[in-house]
Amino acid sequence: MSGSALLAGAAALPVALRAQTSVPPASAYHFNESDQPVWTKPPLAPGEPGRDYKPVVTLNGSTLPFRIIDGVKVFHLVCEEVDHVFVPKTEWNGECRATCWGFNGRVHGPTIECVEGDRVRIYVTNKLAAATSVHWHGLIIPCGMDGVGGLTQKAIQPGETFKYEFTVWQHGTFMYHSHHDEMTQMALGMLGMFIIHPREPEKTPPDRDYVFLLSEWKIMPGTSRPDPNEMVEFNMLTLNARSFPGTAPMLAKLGDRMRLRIGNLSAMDHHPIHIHGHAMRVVATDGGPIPEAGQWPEVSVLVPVGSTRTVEFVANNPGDWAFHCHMTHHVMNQMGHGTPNLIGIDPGKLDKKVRSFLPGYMTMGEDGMADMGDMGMPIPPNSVPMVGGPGPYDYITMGGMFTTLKVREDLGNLDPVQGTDFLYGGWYKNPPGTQAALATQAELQRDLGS
Ligand SMILES: [Cu+2]
Repeated sequence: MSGSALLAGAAALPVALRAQTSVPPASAYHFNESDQPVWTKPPLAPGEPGRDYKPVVTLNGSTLPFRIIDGVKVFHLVCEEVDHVFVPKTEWNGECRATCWGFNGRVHGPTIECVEGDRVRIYVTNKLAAATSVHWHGLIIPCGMDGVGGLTQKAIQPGETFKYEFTVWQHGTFMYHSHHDEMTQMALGMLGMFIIHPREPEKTPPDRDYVFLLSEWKIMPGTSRPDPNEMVEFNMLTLNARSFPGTAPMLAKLGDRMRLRIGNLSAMDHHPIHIHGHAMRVVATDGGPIPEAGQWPEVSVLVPVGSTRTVEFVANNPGDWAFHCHMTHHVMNQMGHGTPNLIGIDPGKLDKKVRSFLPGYMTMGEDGMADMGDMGMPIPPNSVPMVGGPGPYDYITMGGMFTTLKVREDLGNLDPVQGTDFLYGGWYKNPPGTQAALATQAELQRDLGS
């Protein structure tokens, strides 16, 4: 009788307090099939960059530094207002910047990087005028460390510093974000990526490991703060909080094994992220790695809100390749659209009449939006052209969630971390006979008969 009472007592104990009888395989943790949550495993010595992992690259962003104190990796996030540039001023476009909320002087926050088995301690100092909290998205950690304001902790009041501490026993691509007044605070930029490298060295590690965080904003021309009340009409769509032409290109040496980790913390939109010239293998989600037999090919990988997707491919096709969200309104900047459809309209004498009271007026959009970037018309302060920047042949008619993948046989001294300008690295020169061009009369005659 005393034996069965003991057994019943043991069953009632929280899982963390039960003796661990066996160590299930890693996949069991990812699919939550163990009887123990993964964080109950004791930590290992802290993993170090260079020795235990090759750091990821967050284009237009940064990585959060850490210190190791008594075997624990210590990070410090500071929540604060940040004057953030979405598109820097150039000779062909004005600047778009806004007062956002971010971490450590950045929007989004710096990428946190650690290694499976690390014990991490993250201090969060709130320098905002509002209470906040930080949630570690996708991490399986004790409930009280989950960062949900009101539910798992008191909100962090202005001026306070909270301490989060847990052991990370997953590996992959995760995120962090405010989880207090989420609608406001996430719309203002309080997001970041959280990368955990595997403890066992990878069989085929990537040569280049890029991190992208997708988000969306409403910033009306002439205003200086993103509007968090927006539900539908987001007008700035960003990769790592930059819109093209403010996005840096990805660089790759011909033959490089590429890994792209893409997270989406947009308010309302999923993004099909499309790559040209290559096919990607979907190798992981924020739920864990996908076994090789279950991986699948894509040229547009849908990254739903609140999810990450990790894709890999070999950069075996030299060129300047477009990389962008395939929602066509997500590759426009600050697009005004509360107007009648003007496609096919002849403005006739309208322009002259309107100019009598609006000097310089010109009807726009009657043959599309491609001229919106380089028409040289005056635009309101804190606004950028709806589309693009100058390409090697013509204006590039995309903005927003767009950048390029530059695959080169020889990268020379180009450093992918330093490239912050979309012109970085120059343009690809297509070998003769490999580029679309005006058809000759002889070709037209030969093939089309006219
Ligand atoms: Cu999109």
